[in-house]
Amino acid sequence: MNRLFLISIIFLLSCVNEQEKTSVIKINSSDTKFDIIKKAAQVVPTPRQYEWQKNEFIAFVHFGVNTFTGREWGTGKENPQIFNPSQLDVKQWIKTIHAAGMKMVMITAKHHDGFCLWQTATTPHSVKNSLWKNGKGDVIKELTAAAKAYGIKVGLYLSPADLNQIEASYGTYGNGSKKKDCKIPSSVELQQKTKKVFQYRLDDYNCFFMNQLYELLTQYGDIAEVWFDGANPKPGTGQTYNSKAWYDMIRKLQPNAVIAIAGPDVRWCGNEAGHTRKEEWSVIPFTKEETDFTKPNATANDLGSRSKLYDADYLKWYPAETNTSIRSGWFFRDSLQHVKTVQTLLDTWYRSVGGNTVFLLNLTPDRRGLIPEKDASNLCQLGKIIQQSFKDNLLKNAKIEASNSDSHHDAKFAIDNQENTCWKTISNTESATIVMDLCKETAFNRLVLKEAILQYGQRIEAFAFDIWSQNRWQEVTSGTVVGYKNIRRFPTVKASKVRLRIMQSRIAPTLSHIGLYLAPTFISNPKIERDINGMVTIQCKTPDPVIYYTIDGSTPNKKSKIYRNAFALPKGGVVKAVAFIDNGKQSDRVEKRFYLCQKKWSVIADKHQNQQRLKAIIDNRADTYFSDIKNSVVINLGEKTAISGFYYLPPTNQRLKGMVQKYVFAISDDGKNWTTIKRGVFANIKNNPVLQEILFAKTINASFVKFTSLKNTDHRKVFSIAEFGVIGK
Ligand code: FUL
Repeated sequence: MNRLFLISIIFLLSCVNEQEKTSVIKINSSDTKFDIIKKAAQVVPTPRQYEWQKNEFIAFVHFGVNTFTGREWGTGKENPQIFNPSQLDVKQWIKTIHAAGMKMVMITAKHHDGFCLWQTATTPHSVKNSLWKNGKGDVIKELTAAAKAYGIKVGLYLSPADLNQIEASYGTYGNGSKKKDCKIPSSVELQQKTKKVFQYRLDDYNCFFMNQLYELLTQYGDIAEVWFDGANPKPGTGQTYNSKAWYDMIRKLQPNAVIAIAGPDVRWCGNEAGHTRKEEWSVIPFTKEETDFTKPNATANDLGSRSKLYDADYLKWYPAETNTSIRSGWFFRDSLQHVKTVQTLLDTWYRSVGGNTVFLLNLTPDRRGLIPEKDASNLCQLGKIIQQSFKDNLLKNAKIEASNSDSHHDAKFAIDNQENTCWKTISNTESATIVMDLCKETAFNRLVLKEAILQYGQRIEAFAFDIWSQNRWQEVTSGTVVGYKNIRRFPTVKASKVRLRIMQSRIAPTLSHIGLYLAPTFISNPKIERDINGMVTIQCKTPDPVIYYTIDGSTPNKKSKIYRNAFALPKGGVVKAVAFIDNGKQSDRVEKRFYLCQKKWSVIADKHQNQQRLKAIIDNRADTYFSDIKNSVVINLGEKTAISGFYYLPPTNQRLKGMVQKYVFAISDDGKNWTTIKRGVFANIKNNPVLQEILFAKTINASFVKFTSLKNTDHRKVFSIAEFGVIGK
């Protein structure tokens, strides 16, 4: 075949495959599977989605009346006066956020309780009627000013659900009002001030809500993300949301802002625990019309692999945001509330930022209005580690050669530290090999890959990374999807020559960045466990550590007791530990709270229940559970026991539905005559299935306890328990 002919064929093929880029693409009924996969490779982020993705790590802040009541979900009936932070200092928040390396702060301008953190004209339920600054304060104003000074972007969470608007006499939520033409803003004063007036057909609540949105989007400078949460603590009012009008106005007032979670630009990762998928695709299938997308189930394991795309009507760039809180719970509660360690946070950072998502980590200012010291210190340490780890790309001077490059996209563009250049193969290839010569033996333990998503979307489906060692190639790590960023962690290796193999790609693979780094290594954190007999063990994976521990609440240090053997802690308490090794390195300080030991307990099964399987709920293991409980469970405590509360852990894999939402807790001396001690609701348990601890006003004595579900999540008839028990005195 003549050379010119071959070149023209390759050129033609590349024209066929590299069609116009778009963030949404229609699938036609005539499209073959092959066509669909090629179409998926044409889908790219919108500029605003790309800018958002580049933030990588952003801060969430949950602050409001719940901070002062200790609730996860407020009622809407709170007296606004309870909002009274004694030393609110948003600069302290922003300095911490900046030190952690986060690029944006997103605050709950209004959570589900309806309390507004800004001077709003829409409702009296706001800072205006609080004791803080005699009602003259404005958290959003202070925060946006402080953020600007540090170059931190701002996002706003505005809860569509508004319990105050349900409960208060002036409220409009679910009032059944008819839609009418509404001017937004409704305030003539604001209309004259901003000279931007919109008209939509809205019912009363949507009009109220859009006025809130309008105030927030016009009075506080640039807003980079608007977050609408889907949860509603009080469903059943019949209220619907006119989200198309909301999105339309946001686009006009803040065109650069992404609309998140229930919105069109950014997708919820599907859990609130910081879990990440093994493969996170940003090109996602949608059904129905482009204007009325039916969104995929955000909790599914696989959202975008090849097999998921074939039934789509549209493919759309819809990237994921991984959200979780630094504490157990979204709001500050008390000093017993668990704070995630630096290693836990770092692990989530690696999985989320290094797994093609943006990491949205929630911070919980306390009743002083400050990020608590421990949280702030962990965040600063985290920021330092991340910065140290990725400051120097060891490949920057490497000789790089690819088996297959498009003439405009040489492999050197993958290590030139430029965002807009990339390596790419010619368009009809789906695999490639890149060899990099570091010229001298070099130690490294992290590989970073980035696809040129803005220009070419997400394509790579399988890759492996080898080092040249002992005269042969040896595989060090491998992976599947890349997208915006994939970071592989592996034990430190040394080599002077390395190789990247891309084994599968939807179409010609691209890389805008290949990086090799040497990240600092750590001692693993000690793991504190207690067995069913109440014996505590503390173990550390790093060899030969010296572990110090306390059980009196004090901070463990080198003067504390050295851990040598398992010790008994039958009544429970808090065990704190820290590990040191010879070179002076120390682990994070870790702690674990234990309740009464379950040794003497037994579960009383009724005729429908399997006694053996029921044991899983008191076996001291979070990973075993019983999921077929009809109404209640009864536990025989084996002796009269002083109890100050109880705990319930649903199976943490939230795909196992049927968790208790409304409960009754009762006690008995004989297992026959029962006294109800507490009724209540576990707020937000469906999205965040974490340990629920309920403390009583005073200690009580009981030999039997009964836990009944009045309502399960997902309206199932049965519910599940991973662990249930009572808290001692
Ligand atoms: C959830 C809400 O119900 C929680 O309270 C929290 O705001 C979280 C980020 O979203 O669905």
